[in-house]
Amino acid sequence: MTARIADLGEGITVDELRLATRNHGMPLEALRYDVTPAGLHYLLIHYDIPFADPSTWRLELPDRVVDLDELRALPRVSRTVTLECAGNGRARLTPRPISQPWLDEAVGCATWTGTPLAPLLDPVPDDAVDVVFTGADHGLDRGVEQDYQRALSVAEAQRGEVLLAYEMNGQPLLPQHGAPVRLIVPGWYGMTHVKWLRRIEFSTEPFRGFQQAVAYRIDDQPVTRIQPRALMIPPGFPDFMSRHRIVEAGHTTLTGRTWSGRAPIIRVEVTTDDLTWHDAKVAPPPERYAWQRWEYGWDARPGDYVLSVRATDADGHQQPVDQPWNSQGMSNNMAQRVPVTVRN
Ligand SMILES: Nc1nc2c(c(=O)[nH]1)N[C@H]1C(S)=C(S)[C@@H](COP(=O)(O)O)O[C@H]1N2
Ligand SMILES: [Mo]
Repeated sequence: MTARIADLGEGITVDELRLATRNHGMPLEALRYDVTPAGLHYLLIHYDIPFADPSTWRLELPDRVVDLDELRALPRVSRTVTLECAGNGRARLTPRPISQPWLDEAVGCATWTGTPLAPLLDPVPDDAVDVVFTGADHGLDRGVEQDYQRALSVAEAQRGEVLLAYEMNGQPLLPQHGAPVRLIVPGWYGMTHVKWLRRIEFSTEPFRGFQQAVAYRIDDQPVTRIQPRALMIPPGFPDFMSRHRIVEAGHTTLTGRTWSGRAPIIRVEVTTDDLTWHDAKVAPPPERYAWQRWEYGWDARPGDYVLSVRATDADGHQQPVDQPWNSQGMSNNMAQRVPVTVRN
C-alpha cells in the first residue's frame, strides 16, 4: 500500500494538479508577516471540507459530550504556532512520490486560541496508551475507507501546549482550517493538528489507523516534529511564468523566517555562490513555536546567482543542501534555492 512514484521525467499529473488547486501554499512574500493572515496560510485537506453548523456541533470527550459554548467557557489561551505540512518539498524529490506536490510553501504561522487539552483528559485510565482524535471528514486513501484520524501518546497529548482551538488570528476558525474546533500540537508537522474535531478517546493499544501506520512514515518510522528550516522572501520582482527574480544592483536586505519543532534555531546562514555561507542576523522568537525573522545584507553585483539559506538547531541538525529521498516524500527540509538576476 505505498503511494505511486512518478516515472523518471514524468511531469505533474492532472491528479496532482487537482490537489494543488484545492490545497494552496503560502505565497513566500507572506514570510513578511509575524502572524500569517488566515487567507495566506497554506491549506491541506485530504477529503472534503465538512459542513459544520456551530450551533449543533458536538465534541465527544472521553467522559462527556460538549458543545461549542461549553468549550468556549473553559480557560482560554492563545499561542502563535508555525505549522508546516510534512510533505513540504515533496515535488522536488527525484523520482517524485505522487501526492500533494509541494515545493517550499506549505507553511504558515498563525495565532490559535482555544482551551488546553490536558485537563479534559483527566482522569487518564491506567491502561490508556494513546489518545485518538477523529475529524468529521471521510474518504478513501489507497483503497482504505476512513474518517481522518490521528493519535498522540498520552504523555504527548498531556503537554500543556496542546490546544483545542476555535479561533485563528482572533476570528472563529474558517471552514477550511477546521471549523468549529481543531487540535493544535505545537512543534509537530501538520498532519497531527486534526481539523473538524468530533471525537477524542483513549486507546489501550498503540493506534494503527491509516494516517498513523501507513501514511506519514519515513523508512517505517513515524513522522513527528518539524525539522529546522529557513525560507527567504524571494528578493526583487518576479517573471510571471518562471518566477525568476530580477534584483537591482546595490545593497539588498535578504530576509525571511526560520523555525523548528525540535530544538530552537541557533544559526541561519546564506550563500550567494554555493561556496561560502555567511551568518544572518536572527531575531529571538516571540514564542517558542512562532517563527523567527532573519536578515542578511547583500552587496548585489550584476550577474546571475542562486541564493540559498539554511538553518541549524541547538541539537546540531542542519538543513541539507541535497535532499535525502524517502518513498512518501515526508519531512524534507532541503535548503531553499532562489535563482536571481542582478541588473545595473
Ligand atoms: N480532519 C483533518 N485534519 C487535518 C487534515 C485533514 O485532511 N483532515 N490535514 C492535516 C494536514 S496533512 C495538515 S498539513 C494540516 C493543515 O492545516 P491547515 O489546512 O489549517 O493549514 O491539517 C491536518 N489536519
Ligand atoms: Mo500535511
